Amino acid sequence: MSSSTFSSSSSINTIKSSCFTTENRSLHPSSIIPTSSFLGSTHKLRFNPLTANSPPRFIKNRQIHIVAVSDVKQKQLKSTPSVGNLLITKEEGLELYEDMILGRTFEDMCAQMYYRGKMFGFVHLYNGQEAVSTGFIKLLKQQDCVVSTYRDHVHALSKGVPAREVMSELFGKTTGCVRGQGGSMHMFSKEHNLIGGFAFIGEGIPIATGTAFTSKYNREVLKQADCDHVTLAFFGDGTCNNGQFFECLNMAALWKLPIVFVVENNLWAIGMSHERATSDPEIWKKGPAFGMPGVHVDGMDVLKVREVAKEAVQRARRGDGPTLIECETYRFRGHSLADPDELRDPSEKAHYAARDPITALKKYMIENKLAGEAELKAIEKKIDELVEEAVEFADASPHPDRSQLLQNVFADPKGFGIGPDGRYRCEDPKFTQGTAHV
Ligand SMILES: Cc1ncc(C[n+]2csc(CCOP(=O)(O)OP(=O)(O)O)c2C)c(N)n1
Ligand SMILES: [Mg+2]
Repeated sequence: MSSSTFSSSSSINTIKSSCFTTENRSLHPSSIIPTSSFLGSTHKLRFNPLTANSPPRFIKNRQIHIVAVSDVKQKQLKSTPSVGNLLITKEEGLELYEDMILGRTFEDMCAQMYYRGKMFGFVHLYNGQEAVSTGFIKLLKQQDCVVSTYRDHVHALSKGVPAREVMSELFGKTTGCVRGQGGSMHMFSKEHNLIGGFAFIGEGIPIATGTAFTSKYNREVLKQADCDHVTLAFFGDGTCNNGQFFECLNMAALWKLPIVFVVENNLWAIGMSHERATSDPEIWKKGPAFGMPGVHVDGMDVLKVREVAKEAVQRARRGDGPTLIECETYRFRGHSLADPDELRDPSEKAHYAARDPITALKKYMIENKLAGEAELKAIEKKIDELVEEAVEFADASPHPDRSQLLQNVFADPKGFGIGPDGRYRCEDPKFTQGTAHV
């Protein structure tokens, strides 16, 4: 990939603006007092009788030079002369390997625990997609934000949420990262800036756009010069047919927000093939349409993912705006643990199983003498023990008290309904009986 892939026309937008609404359009520009140098889109489009006959600025300003790439080439890493033309150092490789092994081992354990009745509700596993979470999130600082979907356990782990807290959350216990109130699809950690876990598809994208807006606002309006925090928004291919995706790409590009939109294109949205569901299956092409770089990368190769991620994260941190990255990946299990996974063609599954991202990294590290078998085995053993310990911790932890049910519920608790005895139905011990266990 050439370094021009992520080039942009200018740094932070400094166009003067006085308002966000169009109500001043009929006013002469000289009567509008600029109050902030932040954002400024309406200024560009506002009618100005003095310049009415000059060429429209928005056409002149369009970022037509944006390039999209379809692959990443090997490039030299100057800092590792001892290992030659490699993309990673030994330490980086071991960190990536450990994170991917953690994701895989954790999810395999979840399957076991789910079938043993330790978890309730839907549980969506991430097996096969580890290169995406690891390739991106391991580049982040603690203050950077991650927004995920219902397939969120591994994003939480990569972001540093301890495995025992994620497992405990899945068991619905008080020691979970959401005190047992969120469950599988609603991981959250203020400390690690994991903003969620969102179960409605596309719901996380505006939230992520909001956290990116916060970073920019802190830096430019509140003058917190060191606030260079970046947001990563992860979501699936099916979600890209949802309106919120387009609305947020527009806003992020317009305001040059520090965000990377990471599409985990695993080719399926439950049982709907991506090819059948979208007018143009090449999702990355939608980036340039909004004036941001669009990148396609092999999402089964953690080193390639990491290369494009590095460039996009740096671009966001510099204040050069958003990037859309489509990672072509595959989930090795059904949509959720309730899905018998009978729709996908066995040859398709076999094709991607042969491209397992963990096996690929292992091979790369051994062939390039970055690590030996024994060293990698030791990591696997360490992670096995960590995940076992997480299960023991979760199992031994207490269930939340019933009184916790309405804590942090902002809607009127009467929404839970009042029974014939005048008490909230949720206070009835039988309230949760019959909840679907799928
Ligand atoms: C707003 C909304 N509509 C429908 C659903 C039901 N639903 C759950 S997962 C899913 C498919 C999402 O597919 P994709 O975005 O490709 O993510 P993947 O599961 O493949 O990671 C749908 C439609 C939902 N959760 N939210
Ligand atoms: Mg999908």
